[in-house]
Amino acid sequence: MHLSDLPPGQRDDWTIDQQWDKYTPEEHQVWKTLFERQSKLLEGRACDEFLAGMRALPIAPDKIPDFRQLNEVLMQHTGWQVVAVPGLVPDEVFFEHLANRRFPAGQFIRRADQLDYLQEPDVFHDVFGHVPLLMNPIIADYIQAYGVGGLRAREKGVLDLLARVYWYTVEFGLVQQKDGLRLYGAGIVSSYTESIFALDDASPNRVRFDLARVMQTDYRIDDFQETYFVIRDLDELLQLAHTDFAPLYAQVQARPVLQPGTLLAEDALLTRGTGSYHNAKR
Ligand code: HBI
Ligand code: FE
Repeated sequence: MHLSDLPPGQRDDWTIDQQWDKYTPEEHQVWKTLFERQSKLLEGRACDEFLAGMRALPIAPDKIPDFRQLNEVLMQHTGWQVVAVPGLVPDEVFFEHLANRRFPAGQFIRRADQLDYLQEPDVFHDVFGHVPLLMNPIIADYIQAYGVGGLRAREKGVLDLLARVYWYTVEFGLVQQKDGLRLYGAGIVSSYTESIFALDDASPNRVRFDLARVMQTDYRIDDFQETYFVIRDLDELLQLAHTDFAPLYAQVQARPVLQPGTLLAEDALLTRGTGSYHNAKR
């Protein structure tokens, strides 16, 4: 790629200025709509650490957050920063940022007619979904470790395996808390419909997290998950951040890829799903 191909203002690490002053009243209103319906839902659904992070950050209903203000608080707590990007960035660019405790967040916000689904990560998914947990020291280290591991996995040609771990933890993870199952995955907490589906619906499987098992399991990018993996507590991710994945990559590569809804005899099941939601579409 040539420098001259970049959109105006884009730097070679793919970051852009957030240009907070340029958001329109309509864009702030989309944020408000999303924020309000999601906040109501997440009391009693999102894990304690997510709710605590949200309370401590300058994230409010009326305006799209200004990254400069987020960064003052975030930097002080865990040394993370949010940087604006136009949307999806290449894997190696994404990992390089994470490895340096910079979280690339979509600068744009979805349109009012796309409230429930869009392909690219926007500022609502990235800031509302991911940033609260970046206030937590465990998640802060875990996501950085994913960036470092991502660069390594890419060189070894095993990025698919690592990406599944990210997907089933950071994006779609559930955690066992003393008062029940809770959400911590950003893809769920930023989605109105999936926040309900993942916890309350009879359709999906809920399975105890197992690292090798997750590496082996394909996922859905365009619909609710057929299986959610449940960690004991966030400390389980801290262990993962300090685990060398290399020996596992070799083992898992020798096994067949599992389809998203497949269950194994050795799975520790919390819920065996009925599969009704996805079966109705097949
Ligand atoms: N870019 N902005 C952005 N956000 C992501 O979550 C992202 C990305 N590029 C690549 C990527 N995710 C994933 O495909 C990797 O985690 C494998
Ligand atoms: Fe995400």
